[in-house]
Amino acid sequence: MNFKSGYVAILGLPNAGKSTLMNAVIGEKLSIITSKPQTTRKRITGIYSDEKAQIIFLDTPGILEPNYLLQEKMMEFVDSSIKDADLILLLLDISYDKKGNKLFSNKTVDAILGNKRKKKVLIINKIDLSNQDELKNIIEHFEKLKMFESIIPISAAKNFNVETLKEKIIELLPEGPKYYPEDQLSDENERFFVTEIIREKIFEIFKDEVPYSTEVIIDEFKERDGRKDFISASIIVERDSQKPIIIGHKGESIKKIGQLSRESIEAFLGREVYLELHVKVKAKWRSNITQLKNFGYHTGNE
Ligand SMILES: Nc1nc2c(ncn2[C@@H]2O[C@H](COP(=O)(O)OP(=O)(O)O)[C@@H](O)[C@H]2O)c(=O)[nH]1
Ligand SMILES: [Mg+2]
Repeated sequence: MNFKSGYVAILGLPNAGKSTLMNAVIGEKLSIITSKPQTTRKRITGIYSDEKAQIIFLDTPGILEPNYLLQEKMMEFVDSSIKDADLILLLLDISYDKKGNKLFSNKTVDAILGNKRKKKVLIINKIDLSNQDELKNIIEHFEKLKMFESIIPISAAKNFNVETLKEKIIELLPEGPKYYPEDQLSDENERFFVTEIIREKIFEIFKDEVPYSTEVIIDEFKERDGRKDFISASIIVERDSQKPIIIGHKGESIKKIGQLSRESIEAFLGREVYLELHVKVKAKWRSNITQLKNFGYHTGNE
């Protein structure tokens, strides 16, 4: 068999388990995972390589109707991923909507399903939360629609049937070259992953609106001979009132963010780092086109 390769977009509603799935196939935690929706904001590449294929996954933000400019930009990452994809994986959370009606009620999902040119695989995720009968009904429901090359039930979190899915993806990919070296897991740089890790901790620590109003940028990232890497990052919030929340009583919250982030960053990079955090207010950054561009919310298509 000839070598196979291509782009595979992972699409679905918020919280379906898209990032969990990509990490499960890659075997490395590239995308942040939280129990909260809308944690993935950009498109994140994850590269899987073996002796017969290379899969370039595009993990995307969950599909939603945008309420503000940031969410519009997030949906542009979804669109660009669809455009680039050789294969589309549509992920359905079985515990979310048992009849699958919801999956078809969103305009963007309808658009994907109507896209006849792209091959699509339906993945039914979180089957650990379901039973055989329920699963059977859902599979029958979707088989009748004849829209998918294949329908595969998995549990991304429990790593069940992920191997089967991977084999199916490889089968459906076109023949092509190895685009990236074997050992490369992503085309994002270390800086990007550091900001994602810090964002993840903020999602873990804070409730409600604060994490959604937060962006993280790297001000300085220095590798130093014989010493720990020096990383200085800014946590950007939307309003003055959010700053003391991030800092916390006597600085306890920001200390906790720093501590948890540093541990994860060191585990990810495989080396020790010195991490310094600052908090800054950029009023209404989520609705400011220039600010969003500065923060990397552009797909390169506009
Ligand atoms: N029970 C169960 N939970 C899962 C499974 N896959 C993902 N999750 C959980 O669903 C939540 C959302 O996962 P995430 O990958 O961030 O979803 P995304 O928004 O689609 O990227 C997290 O709490 C995951 O741990 C699964 O197969 N079974
Ligand atoms: Mg995600």
